[in-house]
Amino acid sequence: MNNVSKSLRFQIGIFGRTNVGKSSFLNMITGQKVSIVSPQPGTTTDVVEKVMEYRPVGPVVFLDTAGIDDSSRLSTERLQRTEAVFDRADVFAVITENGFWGEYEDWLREKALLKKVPFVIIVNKIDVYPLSDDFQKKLNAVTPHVMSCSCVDIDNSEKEAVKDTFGKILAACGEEGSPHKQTLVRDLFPKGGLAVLVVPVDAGAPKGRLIMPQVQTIREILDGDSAALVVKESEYGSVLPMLSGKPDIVICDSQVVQKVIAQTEQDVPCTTFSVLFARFKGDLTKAAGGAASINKLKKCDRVLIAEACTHHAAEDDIGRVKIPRWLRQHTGLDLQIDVCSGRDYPRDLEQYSLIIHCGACMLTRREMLSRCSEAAEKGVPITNYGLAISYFQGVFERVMEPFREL
Ligand SMILES: Nc1nc2c(ncn2[C@@H]2O[C@H](COP(=O)(O)OP(=O)(O)OP(=O)(O)O)[C@@H](O)[C@H]2O)c(=O)[nH]1
Ligand code: SF4
Ligand SMILES: [Mg+2]
Repeated sequence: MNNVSKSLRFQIGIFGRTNVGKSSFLNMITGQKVSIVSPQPGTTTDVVEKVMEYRPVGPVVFLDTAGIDDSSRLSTERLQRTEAVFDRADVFAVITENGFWGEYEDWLREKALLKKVPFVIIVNKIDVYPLSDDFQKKLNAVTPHVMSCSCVDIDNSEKEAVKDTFGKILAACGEEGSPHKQTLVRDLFPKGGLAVLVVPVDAGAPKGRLIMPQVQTIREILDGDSAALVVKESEYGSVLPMLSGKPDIVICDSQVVQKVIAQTEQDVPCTTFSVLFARFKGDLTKAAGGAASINKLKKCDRVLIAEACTHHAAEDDIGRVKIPRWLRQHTGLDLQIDVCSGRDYPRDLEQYSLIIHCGACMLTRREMLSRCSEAAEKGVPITNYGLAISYFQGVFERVMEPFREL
């Protein structure tokens, strides 16, 4: 189960002021020393992640954060890291103590409301500060998900009871707050059909394995009781005549899309993994609009290329080299192009005229939707690498065709 990608796990953000017992709570419910605990406020300085199977929710990732009232020299940076978890969390679990409710907790509540994410309150340290009826009533008016506990000096059965209560609350939150579930490919062709996947195995491909978007697509096709035929682009043309009929859909890597389309009959739906992921992870309509805005760019406009994870950039890296080159060639403009990677996504998006995002396979759908909404709020079009490539190559309409009627 630990093989489940983090981006597909239910993400639980643990927030609160310093020293309320956030890390102690994480250690108690995971049964491991995941986070450092100490009486010194400001012990947790960065986000601590713990993946596990948590019943009855399934694969989850807990995100322990720095206290939001941290007033140390590094507090701004710590707060920024905690704020990045706001975009990721499928649930806000806020730890506090009896009688402790003020501007910080209200601020967390506002953030959860804004993100439309369920809000859980855990009143900790009840061994020293028992939960009063008045405080319980106050919290019940904030959220239906309130629990209390102590993280020290409790026996195994008490620990199990806390884990059980938290599990039930999380399961209820999962029902209430999961972002609209989006299929990847299953609704694009009939059950029992055949999808041909064209996958380049070149120097850019990882050794000995397929990449996650390809694996996820194959898995969803199999889950839908359909068949997937996986072929390299060099073999695609010779494999097609071996089939007794036409495939129901062809899905290829964006970098070979022109070649594949040239060999595919016009009435066979054909798209790319990138288009599938633009819809699965984010908002395909916005991403299509973003690609179409490439032609509206003007001289000296600033474009952001956003990679959601850090990886060693290859010599002819897609995000750092190829897309900037194709973008300049296509527009004929001297554009200013910035690249960001990992979770260091800039907040000052208004300076950009376009964002070209990677496929976001490492981000959750909630995180990517949040990036799409943030861009929309600031009036900046956003698209992804694959859509931009199809646009540069003049096959945009063709790869969008399978989605027209949906
Ligand atoms: N009495 C009592 N002490 C607790 C409880 N939970 C945590 N503590 C103590 O409170 C102190 C702070 O605990 P942490 O888990 O480090 O708190 P935190 O919220 O992660 O703190 P920062 O990382 O500094 O923001 C430690 O001394 C813990 O032993 C509890 O339920 N009861
Ligand atoms: S850069 Fe984006 S698409 Fe590529 S592996 Fe990282 S998260 Fe996935
Ligand atoms: Mg801590």
